[in-house]
Amino acid sequence: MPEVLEGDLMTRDAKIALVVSRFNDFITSRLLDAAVDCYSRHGGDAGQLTVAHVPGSMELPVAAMKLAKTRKPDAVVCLGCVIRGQTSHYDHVASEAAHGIARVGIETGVPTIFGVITADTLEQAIERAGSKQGNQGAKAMLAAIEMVNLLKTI
Ligand code: INI
Repeated sequence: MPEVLEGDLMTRDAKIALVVSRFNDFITSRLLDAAVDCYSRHGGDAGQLTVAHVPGSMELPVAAMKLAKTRKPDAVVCLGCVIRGQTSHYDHVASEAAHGIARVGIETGVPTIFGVITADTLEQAIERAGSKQGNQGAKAMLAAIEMVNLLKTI
C-alpha cells in the first residue's frame, strides 16, 4: 500500500493571514466575507485571522511576502478581482499577481493561495463571488486549510 499524504479540512485554529485588494471592492468584500465564514464553519476562531488591505491585485504579493516572513502565519490567502473589460492592464495585473503569489509560497514555504478572480466581464466575476459558480474566497480558504494540514504530514 502506498503512503498517502493529505490534509483534512479542520482548521485546528491555524493562523491564517488574508490580503485583500480594494480594487473591485464590490467583489473582493464578498470574497473576504466568504473566506472568514468558511474558516468559522470549519471550526476556526476568527480571532486567529489577520486581514491586510492593499490597493489592487498587483500589490497582493508584496504584502503577502511581508506577512509570511514577519507574522509567520500557517498560510496566506490572497483575494482580488481582475476584470478584462476595465483596462488593457488586465493581462499584466493578472499575470504579475499570479506569478508573485506563487513566488511567495515557494520562497517562504508558507502556503500562499491565489484567490484572485480573473474574469472577462463583471457578470462572470459576480458568478464567482457568491452566485452560480460558488465563491472564490471560500474556495481559497479551503485550499489554505488543506495545505496547512498537508504540510504538517510531510
Ligand atoms: N487591480 C485589480 O485588482 N483589478 C483590476 O482589474 C485592475 N485593473 O483592471 O486595472 C487593477 N489595477 C490596479 C493594480 O492592481 C494596482 O493597484 C495599480 O496598478 C497600482 O500599482
